[in-house]
Amino acid sequence: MENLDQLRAELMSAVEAAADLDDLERVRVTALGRKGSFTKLMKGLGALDADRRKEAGRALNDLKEDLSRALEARKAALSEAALEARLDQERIDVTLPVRPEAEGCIHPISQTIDEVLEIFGEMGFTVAEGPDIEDDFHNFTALNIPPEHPARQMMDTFYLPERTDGSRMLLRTHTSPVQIHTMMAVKPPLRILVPGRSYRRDSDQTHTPMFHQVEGLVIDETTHMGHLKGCLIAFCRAYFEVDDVPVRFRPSYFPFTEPSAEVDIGCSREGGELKIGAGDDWLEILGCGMVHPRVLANCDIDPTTYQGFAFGLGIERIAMLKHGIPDLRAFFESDLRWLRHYGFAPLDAPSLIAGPGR
Ligand code: 2U9
Repeated sequence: MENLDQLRAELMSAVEAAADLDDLERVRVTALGRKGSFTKLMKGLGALDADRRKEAGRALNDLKEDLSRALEARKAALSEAALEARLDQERIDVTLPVRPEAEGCIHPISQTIDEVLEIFGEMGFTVAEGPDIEDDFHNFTALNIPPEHPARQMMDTFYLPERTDGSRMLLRTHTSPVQIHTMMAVKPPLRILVPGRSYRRDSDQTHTPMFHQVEGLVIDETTHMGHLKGCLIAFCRAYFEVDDVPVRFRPSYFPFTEPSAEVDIGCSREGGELKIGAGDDWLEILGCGMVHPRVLANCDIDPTTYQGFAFGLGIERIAMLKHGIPDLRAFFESDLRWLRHYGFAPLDAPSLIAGPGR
């Protein structure tokens, strides 16, 4: 028992003397660990006779309880001191100015889509959207694209794996299937604008496998080619912000429109710099035409009563032309330096935008 009093005194002072949590843990292991001084005494109880074992057992249990309490108390005090020391060292100076973190900006593709929607929105168009994955009927058949048409071949279209019924879904090659869905669901008059991604198996300097289009469709009983021309001339002027930009309609062919045309705007190229407006050169901007009667009939719209026009434009192309962006692939590389240079300030309203790179 004398030994025990001495042990108690030693352990208690070791607990008090522990300078940090590691030190304290060492004290605990030295006393209560498997080979600790206290544990050894507990093991020695077996050798005592019954009376002395009872008495010594009680004294050892008391010591163990006191020691555990002392360890806990010291641990709490040391943890608190450690926290205080850290708080003291890691004090944050809330008066420091904020880091000059650049705010995000709008990608030129989003910006261009917004600008196009805004211009046609003022002419009474509403926006329609649809899925990127389509079936053959909505992407091709309904649009009067026959099976042997080159756009159908594996070279141009991304097909999904064959289904159990032998058919294959595909990634839409244009946004036109959205117009088919709309015409089958809503009867004319219609005036819709369809922005979205399109996919073609094509990858070179001027093509990416995914690109963006905006297409438009007007169907009613009286809309004619004159309306098509007026609408698209107004668009070219508003989008390129050149009031007297020359616009020319060049005959073309699309399976889904008849007659069809491509639209060019006037431009000049001096010293390699493109300038949109009067000049001796032309630049292709979009395709258009009167909706083919067969396309109307495919959507259960009577072509002897209804008619209208459609157009399609590539977003990347008109963004590059307006803002002098030289490289198509850069649109999809997510290079922050490129985005900061060509991106748009988020708070500007689309119609107020004059140019990129602020
Ligand atoms: C329906 C009927 C007609 C959409 C049209 C074009 C002409 C056209 C190209 C522009 C650049 C595709 O992204 S691009 O390569 N598009 O030239 N698109 S007419 O005609 C339609 C669409 C839907 C029901």
